[in-house]
Formats: sequence, C-alpha cells, structure tokens
Amino acid sequence: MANKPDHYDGSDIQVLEGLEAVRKRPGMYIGSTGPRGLHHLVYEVVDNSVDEALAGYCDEIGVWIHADNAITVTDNGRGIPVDKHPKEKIPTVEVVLTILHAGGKFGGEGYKVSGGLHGVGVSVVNALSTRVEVNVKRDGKEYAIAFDHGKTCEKLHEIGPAKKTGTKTTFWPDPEIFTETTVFDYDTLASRFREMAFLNRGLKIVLHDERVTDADGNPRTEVFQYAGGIVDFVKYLNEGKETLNKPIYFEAENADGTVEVAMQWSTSYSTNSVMAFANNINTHEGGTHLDGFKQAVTRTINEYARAKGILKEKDSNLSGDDTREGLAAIVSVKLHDPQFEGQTKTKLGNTEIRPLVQNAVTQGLAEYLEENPTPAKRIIGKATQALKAREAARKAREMTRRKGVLDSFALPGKLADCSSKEPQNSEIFIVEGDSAGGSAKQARDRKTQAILPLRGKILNVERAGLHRSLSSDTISSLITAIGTNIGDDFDADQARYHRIIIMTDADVDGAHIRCLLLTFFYRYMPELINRGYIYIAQPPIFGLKKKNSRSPKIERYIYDENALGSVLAEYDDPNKFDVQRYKGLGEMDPDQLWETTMEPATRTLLQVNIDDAAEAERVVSELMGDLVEPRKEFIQKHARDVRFLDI
Ligand code: 0RA
Repeated sequence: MANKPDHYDGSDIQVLEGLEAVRKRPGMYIGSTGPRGLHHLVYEVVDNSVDEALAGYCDEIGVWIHADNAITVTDNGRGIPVDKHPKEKIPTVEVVLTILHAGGKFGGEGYKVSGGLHGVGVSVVNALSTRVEVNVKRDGKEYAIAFDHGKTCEKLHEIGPAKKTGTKTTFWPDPEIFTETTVFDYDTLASRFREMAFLNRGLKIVLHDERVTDADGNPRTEVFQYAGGIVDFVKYLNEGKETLNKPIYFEAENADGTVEVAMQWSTSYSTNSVMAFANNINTHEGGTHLDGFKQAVTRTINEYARAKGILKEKDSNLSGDDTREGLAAIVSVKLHDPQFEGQTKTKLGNTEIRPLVQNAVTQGLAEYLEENPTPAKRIIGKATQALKAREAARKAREMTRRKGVLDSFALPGKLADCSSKEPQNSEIFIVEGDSAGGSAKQARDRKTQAILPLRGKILNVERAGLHRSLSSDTISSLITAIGTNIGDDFDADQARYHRIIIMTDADVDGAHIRCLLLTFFYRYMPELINRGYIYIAQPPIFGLKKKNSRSPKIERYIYDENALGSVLAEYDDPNKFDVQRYKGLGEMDPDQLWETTMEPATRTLLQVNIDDAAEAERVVSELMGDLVEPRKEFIQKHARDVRFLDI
C-alpha cells in the first residue's frame, strides 16, 4: 500500500451514527438479508484483517465456520487499538464495533483497498449478530470485550499476558435478521478467499469448517496462498484448457493508483474470461479500467499483426472480440477513491485510471509480442481465425435470417408462446423432452407462461463454437424464442421474457442438459444471467401417497434428496405412506406439474447468478472443454450434483 500513515490512533476514527438504523434496514448496509447478505458479514470482518495485511503488519488470516454457524476470524496484525477514544471516551475497539462507519479510513492517506461491497465496517456485523466477541492482543496483554445485539455486554477487560499481537473476532448472525438462513456455505466462502488470495500475492488465508471433520476429528481445512498472485489466477481460470502462451504479467503505478494485469490465451471460444477488479472488488459491470484494457489489447494486437504483415492492407481490422477470444485475463487496480457506479455498484467510474491501464497494457503487451514471436504468432493466429469464424457466422446468420429462422416474426414452431407481450410479466419454460413439454403446455397459465420443449440433448456450445451452434435447430429455436439474438447483434433489452426457466428431470441426464443450457447462456447471453433472468425450476423428487388409497392424491411433495428421512420422521406412522420417486417430469400429470413446479405463488425457483464467474467459467470448461481428462475427473467427483453456478 502506498503512503502508510505513520501515526494512527483512536482520534482518527470518524464517528457517524448508531446501530439501530442498521437493524431496521439491514438491506441498505449489506444488500440483502438473504444468503448473500449473510456471507457479506464474513467478508466485512475478513476485509479488515486483509487491510492490516496489506498495510504490512499481518501475514496470516484464519477463518473458522463453527458447528453452530458462528464465525471466527483471526489475524496476527497489530490488534485493534484499545486506548481510550478521545471523543467517545470509551476504548477504540468498542468504538469500532458500536459506531457506524467507525472504520479505519485514513482520511485520504493511503487507501483502504478491500472494504466489503459496501465498505460499511464491522459495527454492521455487530448490529446484525446476537453476540460478538472480540479479543485483542497488544502491548503484551490480551483483552476481551463482548456485545449482545450490538450493545456492549462485557466491557473491555484484560484476560492475561500475550506474547504476540493480533485480533480475533467471533460473531453469531441474528436469525431474526437472516430469516431465510444462517447457514454458511463453504464453497461461497472458499471462492471469495481464493479470489482474495489471488488478488493479494502471498496473503495466506486458512479456512476451517468445523461442521465437517475427518476420522481424527480435525475440521476440513483449506489454505489459500499464491506466490504468483494474479498469474496463478489466470492459470487457474485456464486449468484444463490448451493454452497458447505462458501467462503475461505487468504492473504500473502512478499517483492515481496501481494496476496489475495477467493474461493468457487458450484455444477456448470464450470471450468473457476477462475479469476486472478495483480494490479487490469484482467489478462485474466493468468500467474505465476494463475499457482501457480492452482498447489497448485490440490496438496492440492489430498494430503487431499489421507490422508483421499478417494482416494485409486490404484486410479488415481484428475486432475486440476477435482479440479476446480464448483470453483469460485479470485486471486489478487499486486506487484511492474508487467510484462504484451501475445497477449493482460494480462498475468503476474513475476516469483517471483508464490511461494508466491503457499505457501499461499497450507497452507491456507490445514488448511481449516483440520478444516472444512464437506465442505471438499463435495469439494472432487465434484472433484471425476468430475473425474468419465471425464473418462466416454472420453469413450463416444472414442466410438463416433470409430463410426466416432467426426472424423474430417467425417464432419456432415448437414454442407455445404466452399471450402477454410484456417481458416483465412473461416467462418461458425450457423443458426437456416432448412428453414433459406436453404436460407443461396443458398445465401452464397461457397468459404469462410460454413453453419450449427441447428434444434430446442440445449441442455443446463450448466444443462446437458459434458457427456450428447456430446451424443447430435447438439452439436457433432457443435464440429466436428468447428474442435477444447473439454475438454482435445481441440486445438484452429485446428479451421476450424476464424469467427464463430451465426445467429438466431430476436425474443425471437432466443435470447434463441443464449444464449444456447454462453453458449456452454463460457463453452467448451472459448479460441475461447478470440481469437475473435465468432460473432453474425445482420439481419434487419424492411424493408421499396414502397407502391403499384409491385416490391418486399426493399428500406431500419433497424437493430435497436428503430430506426424505426427516420428513417421514415427522409422522407418527410413516408406514402409512407409499413413497414415489419422480425420475422424470413426465411422471407427473399436468395438475401435479403445475402445483409442484410451475405455479408462481407456491413454487421455488433457483436464480442463476454469475457472482462467482471465475468458478463458473472454470467448471464449464473443465466439464465441457477440449481436454478429456479433467472432464472425466470432474464427472467422477460430482457425479451426484452437477451444480456449478452459484445458484
Ligand atoms: C487501526 C489501527 C491499528 C490497528 C488496526 C486499525 C487494526 C484493525 C483490525 C481489524 C481487524 N484486525 C485488525 N488489526 C488491526 C493499530 C495502530 C497502532 O498499533 O499504532
């Protein structure tokens, strides 16, 4: 971190307001009270330790998920100050935990590089927890303080001597706030810490899950630490892919901030593996740093290709998409006063950072290409191939358009459209198989629900590439039904439905088709995922029917594979039921399908999001990409639940 403040004590802490407001409107501070908001609590606490690490005072952070779903975060930093706060007249650690916005903002000196999505501080975690305990080791002593629903319940007191320094925070999220769930998801936390460790070279984060123990009773433990930083990040993104060059890395710094870039091309067709971060926050919506990066890559590659005569005078320029096909890249900037804009506040607005990124990339990439002619040739070859494929695909599209296939006036014949023409009120069920499609057509609310049955498997777009995918019947009917088009012509505002619901059987084939569909959306319509338009239907797995009853009535449906036992245990006499296992949607009659899966008032839908785009991208290609070994391995590992997006 630049400009380390040489003096810092309690008086620097800016005191703003109390915690009642946080409990009244938690969503304003942590985004939601759903699972995302719950996990933000952890990030908020960990971010403070990361800042301590980035300031150079801490090199290890520990996180424990306890069996009762409490979380402990430890670090070996300087310890939160315990001296009396000059204005508040209470220990600084108590100010930090009880007064909103009392973070360590160093009044413009240096920059707080992490700071959760909202950068709200640990007092928010305190406000939203039934209990928080903080232990501080400093000045040869260990101190403890505790809070109940945000209020100090045990004043700061000394509990013994201490040789080292550091901070330990334990919190119990309040189930009255997090009404949906207080259960932490290991994978969600692990991905975030992995990302943090990639973005901050050398930083060590150790995650322990005490809910899962081995034969000796040791909790599941994973260490995230990468000596290569973002270079290791792009290697990770490209795992299982055939790469064209060793990762390229460069960094630059000026008064506005720092930029680090790592990039590596592979033979993949993906153009959305470029990830941009600002102060460790994933800027999903892009911004000035990403714009600068893209411009620099496009220009530098075109200039090189022209200079070497690979692009002739008469040839048209390579487009940005051409130069980025198969590119995995991380652009990470750190700046003093990040301006986050956009719908989800994940778009960087600072204009001063654009030239810094642009110059660094132009210089770094041009130098790399000059000095490494062999991989340079492969990279240019890949881009020119992409250009040819793009032109071929455009011709194919024009042909099919002429034939009326991709024409929005000619909707696919198999589509049973809804009567509503308002996308906000319209949804489409993409249904596996004609027979389930038939049931769904009978069951649906024709006003708002459209049905598109898919026959058999859809083409694997990851392996096929755009050109071949477009000539597939299933893919083109999907594109036409949705209405957005793809590629250069893609326009999310043309989506004919704002809920696109994948409805497949609860078996391995169903899971496979779901994967293929998600790959398709991820590759060609990622904006629809970002907008939250893509969902997965949840058909029941079991039905309980009264024994010997002649009525086909199902007493109870069960949606969770693991819940059968516990549901049966709720009944005095579970033997009075026949348990039916639904292998396919086709086994339900239209009424049952409506009641269990389609009726908006009672169904559950899983919303697909790209929160963890890195993992999604990686797994999609591991599962679907060119190399056979990783795919086999993955399918063996995840044979039961082929679930790969954060849903
Ligand atoms: C401000 C000043 C000092 C330490 C910290 C903040 C600090 C905060 C957290 C939160 C979690 N872990 C932390 N570790 C340190 C120390 C100032 C000094 O020693 O002079």
